[in-house]
Amino acid sequence: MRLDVITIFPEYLAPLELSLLGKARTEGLVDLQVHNLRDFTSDRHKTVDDTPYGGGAGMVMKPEPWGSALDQVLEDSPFLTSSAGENEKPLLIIPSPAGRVFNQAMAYELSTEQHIVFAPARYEGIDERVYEWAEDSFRVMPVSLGDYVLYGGEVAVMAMIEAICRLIPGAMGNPESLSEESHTGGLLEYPVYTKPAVWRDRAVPGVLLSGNHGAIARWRRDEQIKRTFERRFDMLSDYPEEHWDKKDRAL
Ligand code: 6GU
Repeated sequence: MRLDVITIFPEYLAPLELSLLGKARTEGLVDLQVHNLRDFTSDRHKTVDDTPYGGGAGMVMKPEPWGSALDQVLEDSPFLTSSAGENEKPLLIIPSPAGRVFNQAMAYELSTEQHIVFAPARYEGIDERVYEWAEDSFRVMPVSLGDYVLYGGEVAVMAMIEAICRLIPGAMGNPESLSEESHTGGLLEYPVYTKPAVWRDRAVPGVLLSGNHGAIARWRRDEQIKRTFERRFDMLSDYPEEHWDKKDRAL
């Protein structure tokens, strides 16, 4: 998978280039390139913003640097052919609190993409014509991390890249841990324990030491349901009817 990030704060993304994706990168599963938007300016001051037409608070990101940066990324796209169909266009993710809310299902979908470009904005956002123009060459997708506002999209991009890249086949140390984690099976994950069996007068639940695999599975599922009920009732009401079993209903 090829990932490009265009930002005025490339150093924000540096940890991703170094460590997180270290394994996925060195094994050739992910090629992450971070670009400095200011490298695509043409004035002495490397200006990326200007005052909004129509007035109002704050500054707006100028279209020209974004246009040049996106041109460059397209030129370097390893998957793009001149006859690229709609589905072969790279995906352009616009981080924005006004986008579709990111979740695990979206992370799974995105983990099958060949080329994703992230365009995190600062200030009041990017000149709208950049998005209109980009529709010709990209599939444009505004995405939000959740219902709150950040200074800019960089942190959102880091969160999305982590969530996406760990789902790429081969990028997880233990792929089985994916199938049991929160937000995969529709319930939150069960609590976990390790040695010692007693710590500060607190014992590990006895069933986990019993060696009875059926009882352990039952206990874990009960804990998942209890947790989801207490913390995320919204998820419980979305849980598919056919996934409940008779013992669950007795809870
Ligand atoms: Cl993607 N960007 C910004 N600036 N704020 C956000 C967000 C994104 N998602 C939630 N809040």
